[in-house]
Amino acid sequence: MGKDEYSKTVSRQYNRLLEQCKVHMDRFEKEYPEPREDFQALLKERGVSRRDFLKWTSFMTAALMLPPIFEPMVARAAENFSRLPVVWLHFAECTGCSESLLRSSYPNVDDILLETISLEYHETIMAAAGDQAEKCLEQALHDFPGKFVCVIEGAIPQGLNGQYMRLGPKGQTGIQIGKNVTSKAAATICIGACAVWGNIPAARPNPTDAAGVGKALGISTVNIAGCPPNTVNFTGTLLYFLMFGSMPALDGQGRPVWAYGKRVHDFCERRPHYDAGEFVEQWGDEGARKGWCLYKVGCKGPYTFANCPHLRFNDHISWPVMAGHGCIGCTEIGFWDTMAPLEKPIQAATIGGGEKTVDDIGIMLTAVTAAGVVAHGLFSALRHGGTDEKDETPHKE
Ligand code: FSX
Ligand code: SF4
Ligand code: F3S
Repeated sequence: MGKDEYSKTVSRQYNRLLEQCKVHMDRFEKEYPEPREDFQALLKERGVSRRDFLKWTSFMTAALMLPPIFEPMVARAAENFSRLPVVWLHFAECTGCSESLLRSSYPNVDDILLETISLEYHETIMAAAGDQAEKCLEQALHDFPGKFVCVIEGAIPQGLNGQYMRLGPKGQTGIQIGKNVTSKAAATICIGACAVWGNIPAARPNPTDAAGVGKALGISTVNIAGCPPNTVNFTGTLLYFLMFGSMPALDGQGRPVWAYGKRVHDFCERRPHYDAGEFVEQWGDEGARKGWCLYKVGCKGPYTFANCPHLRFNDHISWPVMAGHGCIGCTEIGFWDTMAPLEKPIQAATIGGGEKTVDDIGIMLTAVTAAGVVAHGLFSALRHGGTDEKDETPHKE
């Protein structure tokens, strides 16, 4: 196929997708409740100009790997954000995920979007408690069956038949509540590494046999990994769902490819120093002052798939490596155990035995990168092969 013909085919496909998006949004606007908030008025009130909103729209469209013709649809989805009912469950976690979404000092468009989210039930921030809270949950399940999105924060203890975690006035286990709610949801999104694959509650020796939601409930989930995850990866995934009525393409670990398709190491600003063999050897040395690569003080960016260098945190201000500490691999399965020790390079034993130099690992990783996301699964398998870690990939149930 020639170049022109190829471009025409691609543009035809995108136009078809745009049509599908419009049809879905029309249906959504008919079937779902009226917006709770006037989003444009709220932006104005918070000092976000029309220009800033348009800038955000084009940034988000590109982040979702869609061409500019989708920008008006991203804007329309943002305006409809408050119509999508969300039931938000908390299991074993530190609530850092909710905190990071809710506590921004300089609200940007993503933060304002989250303010409008139609939270039918959220234990941490709802006014209701006890029986009253239980009623809110029952009401949401009754009013929006098959329509609401279930967002889950935290791992689910499976030990003693789930009895390490009993919640609410009826004292139900996390497993019972999770099964009841997710079975009625349009989709389940795991927010944070705890819900995704257990994370700290599941770290060795894992006395409560905590696991990610996918594994504990035996369901497929959309996994917004990170401890805590980036707000944009969450809002972007919900916007996509609003636009198309389905979740975006996922990698082998259930993470949206648009957000987790590339390694931190591939677009880290310190990468030229890695390539030049310029490393921080210890905290506070000359290399640290010059912003050299943090690999030797434990950066796990080469093994970690996430868009942190691109999105950054706190309104695009900074991200871990920029702040001077290596990436600890918080978007990767079992990172608390598999990436430890966090301030030393990974022991060669976990990736095939024998002492490996940075270059050896670099060669292995180059081969892995070449095959992209699929290879990422292989690399994880290699790393997990040397440990007693169970495979907790939710999609392998
Ligand atoms: Fe886990 Fe979230 Fe880390 Fe904490 O709730 S992903 S421990 S930031 O808060 O679940
Ligand atoms: Fe950046 Fe870490 Fe890779 Fe060095 S090892 S280039 S600090 S991601
Ligand atoms: Fe986590 Fe590494 Fe990003 S620690 S926040 S994946 S830079």
